[in-house]
Amino acid sequence: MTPDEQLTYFDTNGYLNRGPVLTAAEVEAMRDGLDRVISLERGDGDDSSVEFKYGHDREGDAPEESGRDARAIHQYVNMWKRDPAYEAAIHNPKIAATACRLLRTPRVRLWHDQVISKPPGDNAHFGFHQDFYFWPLGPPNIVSCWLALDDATVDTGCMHVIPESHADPRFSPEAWARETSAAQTARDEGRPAEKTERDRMREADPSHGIPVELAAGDCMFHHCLNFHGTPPNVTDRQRRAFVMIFMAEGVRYNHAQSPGHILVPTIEVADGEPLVGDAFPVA
Ligand SMILES: O=C(O)CCC(=O)C(=O)O
Repeated sequence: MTPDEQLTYFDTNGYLNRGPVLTAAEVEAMRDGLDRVISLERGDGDDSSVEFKYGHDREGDAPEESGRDARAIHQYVNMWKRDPAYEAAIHNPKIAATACRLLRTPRVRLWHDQVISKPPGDNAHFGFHQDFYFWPLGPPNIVSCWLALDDATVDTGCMHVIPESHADPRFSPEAWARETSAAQTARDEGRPAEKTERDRMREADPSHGIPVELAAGDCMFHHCLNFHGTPPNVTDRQRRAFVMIFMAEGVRYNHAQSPGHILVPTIEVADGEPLVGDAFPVA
C-alpha cells in the first residue's frame, strides 16, 4: 500500500497492518531487554516507576495467592524508561512517521508504552474493548502501534479487530456520555442500567473479530475508538508484543474520564491543558 492508501484504509477501517518495521536484531534486543526486566521483577522487584506493573493475576485468584511467579500475563508499562531497545522503538522513524500520518499531525507524543506477554497456558485476558475510555485524555486523536515480538497468529492470540467500529456512532464518546448519564440515573433510581450495544460488543468473544496476523518485527495500528481484543494463546509458544500509544498534537489531559489511571501522578499539566512534558516524549 502507498502511504495514501494506508491512510484511506485506516480512516475507513480504524486499523492498519503496517507490515515489517524492525530488523531481526532489533527484535532480539527487545526480547533480551524483556528477559532482563522479568528476571529483575522475579527477584527483588523494581518499584522505581510509579506506573510499573508486573502483570495480571490468574482469573479468580487473589494477588496474595497467585504470587509474582504465578501471574498469567506479564504487562509492563513504560519500558522506554527501562531499556534502550524500547526507547529506540518509540523513536523508530517508520513507526513515528506512520503514527503522524494516520493522525494527520506534525508530531506525536507517547502517552505510554507497554509490553504484553501472553505465555503458553492460562492467559485468557483482553476481551473486546475500546482503549480511549481507559485514558484521562481527549479528543480521541490517539493511535496504538502493536508491534509483534514473536510471530502473532490466531493460535498465539494475535490482535483481532472490528473494522469500522471506531466510526460507529453507537460506540462514540457522545454515546458514552449518554450511557454514563443513563447508568447514573438507573443507580439513583435503584434499578439496573439497560444493556447497551457497547456492552454486547464487550461480551463477544475476541475470535469474532478480524485477525491481524503478524511476523515478529511487524506492526499494526489501531485507532483508540476501534473495538479490539486478543483470544487466548493456545500454543506452547510465547506471544510477546510491544504496544506504543501515540497522541496527536493538541490531545489534552481530561481527568474526569479516567481519574484513577496509573499515569495520573506523572502528569504535570493542569486538567484541560495539552498533555506535554518529559514523561510523554515526542516520538
Ligand atoms: O496484546 C494484547 O493481548 C492486547 C493488547 C491490547 O488490547 C491493546 O494494545 O490495546
